[in-house]
Amino acid sequence: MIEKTENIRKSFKERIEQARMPADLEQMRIDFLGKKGQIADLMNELRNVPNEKKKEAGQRINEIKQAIEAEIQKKTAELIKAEELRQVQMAEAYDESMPIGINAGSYHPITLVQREVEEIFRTMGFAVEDYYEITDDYNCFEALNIPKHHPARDMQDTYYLSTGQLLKTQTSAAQNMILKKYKKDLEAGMPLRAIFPGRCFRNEKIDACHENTFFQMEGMMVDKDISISNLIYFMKTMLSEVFQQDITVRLRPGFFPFVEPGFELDIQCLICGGDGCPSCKNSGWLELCPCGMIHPNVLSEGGIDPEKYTGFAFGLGMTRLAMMKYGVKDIRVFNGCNLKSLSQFTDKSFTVPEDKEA
Ligand code: FA5
Repeated sequence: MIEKTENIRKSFKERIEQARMPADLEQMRIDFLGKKGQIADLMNELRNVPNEKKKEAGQRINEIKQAIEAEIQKKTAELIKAEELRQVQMAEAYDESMPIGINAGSYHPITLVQREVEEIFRTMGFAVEDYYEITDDYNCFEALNIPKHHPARDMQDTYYLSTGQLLKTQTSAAQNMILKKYKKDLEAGMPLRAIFPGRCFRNEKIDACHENTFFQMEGMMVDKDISISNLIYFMKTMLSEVFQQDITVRLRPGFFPFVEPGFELDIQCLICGGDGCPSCKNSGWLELCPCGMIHPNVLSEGGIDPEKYTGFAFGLGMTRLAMMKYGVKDIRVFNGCNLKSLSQFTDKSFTVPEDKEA
């Protein structure tokens, strides 16, 4: 009888370790505790045990019966809990609204270049500002010393809304707002240093280096005693950081009513190496970043005293910069929506591969 009890204990232990489902445990309950189960067999055999040992044998059977009941109950609860958890995890893991097999996409090359230039200016203490795409005649022209009927407007025809507003032709349209915003800081002794990237629109004859929708990044620095040497220093630093390679630049006089003196900063075309190609209109040079000292009228219009403060401004052609960076021969690629072309611009290298077709 003792041996049989121990055998039951042993076989129960083995089976409960292997039990994986509540149904396995139910079968064990029948096999061990059921009417015709192994414990019932033992109870039957109790009849044959001598009277003086019956009590002890009965106690042992009771002990093992209770232990088996408790074990089955405990393991059943554990398995039910594990199953519930599994169901929850499965429900959470499956989201029928998730698209299947769609590529995550990549950043547009203009975004990549813009972020890179922003970072360069941030490290030089410039704040990054934002501005509207729809603005008005005052901000886009008049506040920039370009009164109505000024010939400089001819270069920047744009799209007008029935409200009288217009799509901004240049990031310079934000200059007046920026001057007003930073006036107090300036007067408290903090120089104004801000860049403001943005999309510009012009009613333009489109070719390999002109689009009707393109990006610029404007920059301004205003403080006491800002001079052309500061302007040249920042332009040089920016270009060497952006290109990370030797490039040939030229600075020549340029006319913009909102700067005096004004300059055109051109870079030698990186597509043809200066020989002349459609990307640079066969001149070997690309107008990239006009700049100059902010005109006193523009400072006054922004509430800044031109007798006390001076400053410089520049307007970097971001789309053209992206052309040079990635060796894109035709500016129209950027607005072309051709994913095959656009998704390849992910590297950070500024080298222009020999025969890279965009
Ligand atoms: C301006 O827009 C002035 N606001 C820049 C400026 C700012 C001058 C501050 C002085 C002080 P411009 O029209 O040249 O200037 O344009 C500036 C740059 O934008 C150009 O050198 C060129 O790189 C880019 N750009 C101009 N028009 C287009 C176009 N249609 N397509 C692509 N890029 C263009």
